Amino acid sequence: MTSRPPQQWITDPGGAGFAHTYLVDEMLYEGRSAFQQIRVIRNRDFGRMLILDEAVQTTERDDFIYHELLCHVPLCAHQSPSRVLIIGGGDGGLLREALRHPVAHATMVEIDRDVVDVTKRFIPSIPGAAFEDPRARLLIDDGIKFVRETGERFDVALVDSTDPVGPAIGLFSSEFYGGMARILGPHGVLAVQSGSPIYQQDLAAMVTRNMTPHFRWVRRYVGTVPTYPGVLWSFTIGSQGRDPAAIDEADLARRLAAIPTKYYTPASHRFLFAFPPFPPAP
Ligand code: AG3
Repeated sequence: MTSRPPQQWITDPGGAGFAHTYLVDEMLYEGRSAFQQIRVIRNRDFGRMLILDEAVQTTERDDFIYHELLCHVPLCAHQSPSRVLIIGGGDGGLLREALRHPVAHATMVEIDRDVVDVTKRFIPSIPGAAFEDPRARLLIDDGIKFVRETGERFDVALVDSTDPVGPAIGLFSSEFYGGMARILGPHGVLAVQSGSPIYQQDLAAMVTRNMTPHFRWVRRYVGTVPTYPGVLWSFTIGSQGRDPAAIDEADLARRLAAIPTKYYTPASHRFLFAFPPFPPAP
């Protein structure tokens, strides 16, 4: 009898009682930064995958869904975004999407340099050439501190955080959103990932509650990210100018004419805010 080598699986626990599990076809990188464990694996269904502690962040096969939703929805909600701020997002996927718009610059404030370096080296298709773009500025710093202290102003800010554990919890607070409102000014737009609308309803509700005092409009939208536990994923957008849920399809089509997308489309925009009708709209 021949014995097969044992298979290794990696588990991303979503709620307290269920998880997504991935076969490790190859362990490409495994290390520990000052902030977290970082792993890159190859999986036969999702290609190369970036995993921080236990949580899958992005994969070669489905990164476009999350990154298009967190980037193009808020950028299109602003009339003419020129200065973009990204908090977190060390893998560079969101920076890549933001730079497809005719922006003057995109500043990314990531706390963990190792996430940037490991992704660039082992999953180069995620950042693409984003970090080499002359409009990109990478700051290795604490995003909460940056927002509190900067004198700079931005048109759109995107918060691409990990799950709300440890230091990341401050990225979901009212103080932080208040600081964002200060640096975004009268037409600013802020979008954040706000967790699973199924097993993290408290998180999504907290984000809405904490953003509401600081923004004229606060809306939630939902998309499907196959590699996040539970698949259905929520995003929350705050806007000082126009209502992000009520933008003309023709306007969106014009904005995206030179930006072909694979998930988000002008026709899907209103639908994203209207479906599904749970958890209760803010
Ligand atoms: N940010 C992580 C979203 C949360 C995923 N949670 C999980 N898998 N348990 C994604 C960063 C992509 N740039």
